[in-house]
Amino acid sequence: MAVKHIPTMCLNCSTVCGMIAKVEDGEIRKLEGNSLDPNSGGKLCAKGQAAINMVEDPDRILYPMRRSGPRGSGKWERISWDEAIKAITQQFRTLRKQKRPEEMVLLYGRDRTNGFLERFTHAFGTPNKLGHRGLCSLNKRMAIRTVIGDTDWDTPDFSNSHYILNFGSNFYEAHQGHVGMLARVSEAKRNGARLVTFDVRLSNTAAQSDEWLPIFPGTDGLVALAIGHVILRDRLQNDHFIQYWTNASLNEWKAYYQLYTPEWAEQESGIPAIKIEEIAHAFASAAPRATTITNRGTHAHKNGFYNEWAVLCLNALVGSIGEKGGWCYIPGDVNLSVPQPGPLPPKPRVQTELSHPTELPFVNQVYPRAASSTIFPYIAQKKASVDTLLSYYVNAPMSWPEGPTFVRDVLLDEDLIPFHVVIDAFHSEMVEVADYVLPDATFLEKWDLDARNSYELRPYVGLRQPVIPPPGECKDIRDILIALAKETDEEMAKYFSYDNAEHFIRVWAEAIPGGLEQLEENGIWEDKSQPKAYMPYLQKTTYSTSDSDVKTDDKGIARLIENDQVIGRQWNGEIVKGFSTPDRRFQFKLPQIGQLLKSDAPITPVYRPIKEHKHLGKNEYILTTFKWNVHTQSRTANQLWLTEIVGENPCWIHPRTAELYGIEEAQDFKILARGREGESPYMIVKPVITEAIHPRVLAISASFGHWQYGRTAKNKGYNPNPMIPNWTDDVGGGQSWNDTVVLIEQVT
Ligand SMILES: Nc1nc2c(c(=O)[nH]1)N[C@H]1C(S)=C(S)[C@@H](COP(=O)(O)OP(=O)(O)OC[C@H]3O[C@@H](n4cnc5c(=O)[nH]c(N)nc54)[C@H](O)[C@@H]3O)O[C@H]1N2
Ligand SMILES: Nc1nc2c(c(=O)[nH]1)N[C@H]1C(S)=C(S)[C@@H](COP(=O)(O)OP(=O)(O)OC[C@H]3O[C@@H](n4cnc5c(=O)[nH]c(N)nc54)[C@H](O)[C@@H]3O)O[C@H]1N2
Ligand code: SF4
Ligand SMILES: [Mo]
Repeated sequence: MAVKHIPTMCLNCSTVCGMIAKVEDGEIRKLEGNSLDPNSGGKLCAKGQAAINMVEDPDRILYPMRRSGPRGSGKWERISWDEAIKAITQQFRTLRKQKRPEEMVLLYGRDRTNGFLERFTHAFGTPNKLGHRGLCSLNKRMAIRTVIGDTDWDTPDFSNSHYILNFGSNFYEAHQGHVGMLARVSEAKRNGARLVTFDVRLSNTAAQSDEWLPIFPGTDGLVALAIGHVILRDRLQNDHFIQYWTNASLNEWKAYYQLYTPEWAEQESGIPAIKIEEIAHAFASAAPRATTITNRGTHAHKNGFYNEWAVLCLNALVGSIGEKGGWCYIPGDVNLSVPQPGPLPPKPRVQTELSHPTELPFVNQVYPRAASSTIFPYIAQKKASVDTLLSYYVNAPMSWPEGPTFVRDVLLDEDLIPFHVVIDAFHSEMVEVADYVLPDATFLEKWDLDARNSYELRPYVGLRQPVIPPPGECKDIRDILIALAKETDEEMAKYFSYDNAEHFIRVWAEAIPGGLEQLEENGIWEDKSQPKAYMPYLQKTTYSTSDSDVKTDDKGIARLIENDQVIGRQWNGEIVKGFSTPDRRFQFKLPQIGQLLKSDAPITPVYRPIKEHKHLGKNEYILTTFKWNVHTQSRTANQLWLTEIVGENPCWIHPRTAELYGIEEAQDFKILARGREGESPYMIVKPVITEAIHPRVLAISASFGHWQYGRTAKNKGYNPNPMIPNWTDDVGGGQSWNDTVVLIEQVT
């Protein structure tokens, strides 16, 4: 039989690269890149190519199952789909009839249905749809969404940049933009651009950079403020951008930055003041073709929101926002923005402590339902009442802070969570604590329309389609939700009147030129005639300064005379959109933080030292966890080729530190968490003694330490998460992964 080339989209990580599956006799022979993908341009990373292993994992879940022993006992009986759907919907009906739909909580990890899960929770009537965002990127998204308003994500125009200043993003190995980003940064470097990386480790990105600057954890914001100080002190700023496009005057910026001297930054971060001066000059002189990039090194901290904000301000200071080669962005949702087929269920009006935690009023206003790291503590403290937990594509006992310990205990407690349904493809640690398990099709066997922010700065749409049928009785998540909705009641069924997943996608794809047929053929739709969308804040509105119903004030803010509604900014005799903030300017001040938070949280970007890092004892270190190029979260440890490349995660330790404790290669040592209640969690780990790490930091990669997840994954490496406490940035709401204080002990 001829080999078929079937276009689809990878989902072995969230970068969603266009992919071509070469299929022969119903088997995938090879996975390659789709050159039509505007981001990845036909490249796949090792993880993408290894996804064949995922499909062929001998330990996949192939049938619906019900537990036949106590929860967590590992005893299962196979049941039919009919039985499973009937048992689950009986529970659903009770909750809906008794008018407590909010006691159904959907917890999910990697959702690329782009709206279908929300259709389900909205139709159900629960506001409790919680993703893993609170663990992932919330602090960054909160900062971008409040400071520029248009979006929650950056899309720098790397290929045209002359200077790229990287605060804690490891895009040569990870980052949501991975393949497409590194291709463009490499291109810029070939054209002479400079890449400077702050990281606590010599990551592969740091290694590919012109300079690696080993920074003390959690001090990136201070270094950014000190760079700003030099830019303003030496008059290298872009006066026009500051005066016209930000909500503070140049004098305010100057007065504010005066405090943040390079000398102070050197004391806290270890980055020499002279280096900060040098970077400030180089960054400003490359502007507007200069950009910053950030990720979890910057924001996965207790002060993450402010670190992000401080870095963002550097682009405002030199006026590189929206410019060719600068810090660009795509207004709107950076994921897929194809309108959903109707009818759409109304958004539930009820709010709960899970969807809107009282402790995080700023997050509730800007990003409701995103502060998901609170879910398990709140359930344990009975702040939230949960009857049914529906988990999808998420492995909380592995990947949540205190996952294998506290989170697993909460999930095992039938008083706290009476009913737990897990939709998974593998025997994960989440499946271990389920009552019912529904087998999902993997991404090579299912349908989605999908996209990410395109570095070509124009929209595109990709198709994920089954390249082989799902094995056993596995079903596409959309088919599962359609079946659940139809069986629950007629009111829910109304929003799920589709024969199956394919039918839904066909109707949805009608909004795209050429519809589903075009996508099935090419995998990608992109309108290449559209130019790169630079300077989105200068986009014209339908208003003009000469309109009789429009007034503008001395700051150029345009309003409707009738009701004072802000409509844009005055610009060359026209009214342009500006930024999507209340006064259409870049926010150097966020007064709402002061109004919402009774704490001392400042309303301008500041350096907020991490309390736990103050007075660090001589024997105390900061534990960092990071992502390898060949693994994704806890989810690829069952993919054989990848574990053959990296199959363990020893602990990186600086030679000077190792020497202090007499630690030698191949000799285990002990790391203890500092000052936690009860017995401190500890790990006994193997060292990698290397100068490629800050002397005050220990680093372990995530992805390993499974006690479930099948024969390939099980019992390899360590899971650091028992050591990592559930700490939240009280402003941004994100989990602080990179602040854990630990002690070292020799193992005798
Ligand atoms: N120590 C440490 N912990 C971390 C991080 C870190 O850097 N260090 N990173 C954090 C970050 S950024 C994130 S985003 C979170 C991610 O945390 P999670 O969202 O929990 O992601 P995974 O750990 O990959 O778990 C996803 C699970 O989905 C299941 N799965 C795999 N394929 C399929 C499928 O086709 N269908 C279905 N239904 N299920 C499937 C598997 O059980 C898999 O384990 O982890 C966080 N945890
Ligand atoms: N290969 C791979 N790719 C992935 C994923 C994956 O699991 N594997 N997951 C996807 C997801 S969900 C996410 S959220 C992204 C995450 O993408 P990234 O944020 O780029 O990756 P991380 O490894 O979480 O963290 C980045 C770096 O921060 C450094 N770091 C720690 N503390 C500090 C600090 O205080 N300052 C500085 N400057 N650096 C510090 C770490 O050493 C690490 O190299 O990747 C996505 N892509
Ligand atoms: S970066 Fe790799 S794993 Fe992620 S989507 Fe692209 S090819 Fe797949
Ligand atoms: Mo993430």
